[in-house]
Amino acid sequence: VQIVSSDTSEAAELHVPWFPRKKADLDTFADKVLEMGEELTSDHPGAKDTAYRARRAEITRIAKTHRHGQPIPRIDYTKEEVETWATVFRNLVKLFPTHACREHQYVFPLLVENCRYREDNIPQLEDISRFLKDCTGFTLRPVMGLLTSRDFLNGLAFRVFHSTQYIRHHSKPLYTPEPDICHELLGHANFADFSQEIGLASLGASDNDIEKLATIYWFTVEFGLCRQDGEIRAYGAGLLSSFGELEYALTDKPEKKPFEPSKTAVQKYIVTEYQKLYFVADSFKDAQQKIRDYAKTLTRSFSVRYNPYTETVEVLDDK
Ligand code: NLE
Ligand code: FE2
Repeated sequence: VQIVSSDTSEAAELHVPWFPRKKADLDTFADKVLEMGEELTSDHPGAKDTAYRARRAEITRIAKTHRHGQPIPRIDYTKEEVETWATVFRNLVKLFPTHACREHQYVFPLLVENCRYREDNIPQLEDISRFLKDCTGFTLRPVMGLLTSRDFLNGLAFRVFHSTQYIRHHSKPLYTPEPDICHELLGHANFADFSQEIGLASLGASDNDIEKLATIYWFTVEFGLCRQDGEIRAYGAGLLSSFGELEYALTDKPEKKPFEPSKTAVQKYIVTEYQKLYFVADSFKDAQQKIRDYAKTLTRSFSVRYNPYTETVEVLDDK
């Protein structure tokens, strides 16, 4: 029997892509990764290193089997892994005072104090997740590699940040094309409220809007620059975790344009090398406000509200 609805709003609803309604629904993303989770692409610095690949597979198994509500298993990082972390840590800490925005500089010591951020220790996702939960309501969830933009952004709606647990290849500490534990922990130190707003806007959004939101996310949360006391500083995590690109971004080699969401949202970009173009916001606060306002301009046939008590998303048909 084919049931055809005569109600147009109901018919439109049928085309809304599936989206999670409660935190546990994010379990369905656990074994869905785009690439580089288990299989490394040929240009990845670790692609030909079988020991590295085996270690990655061992670590990503945790993400594959992790379920909502469980503690994130701790990893006993090897000496070589800790050395890679140390190189990244040491070089970034040197650059932060002159290159990172003040919001990042404010958060960093808190993590050092509360989450055992040290040159000779790779912090554990479980400790950071608990700390963040207490002070921001964000939690971390281990992930095998890159999720689709839709899945990743949908997670943010629940204040869940998907985080890799393995580390970049030791041969190239200054830059890696993909997220790794250095990127997640050193770059994404400050989980701004507006990332949940991007997340809420992404629930059930059209593919077209998802692409725009993901592009905004890329040029702000990942690669954003902002003005501060007459200078340009970095607030994007992709910069704050790569001491190679962080240094490069503030030189006059790359192009810089003012951040304007409607234009930024349709800008093409590359993911495997230093960016050729960055968007500069008037301030970190200004970037936040503009992103908030932009998220509101995307239209869906319904609206959503997050209920923090039940950690569920309520769907309202009031639009
Ligand atoms: N290129 C960054 C780094 O080396 O830390 C990672 C970027 C992930 C989007
Ligand atoms: Fe990131």
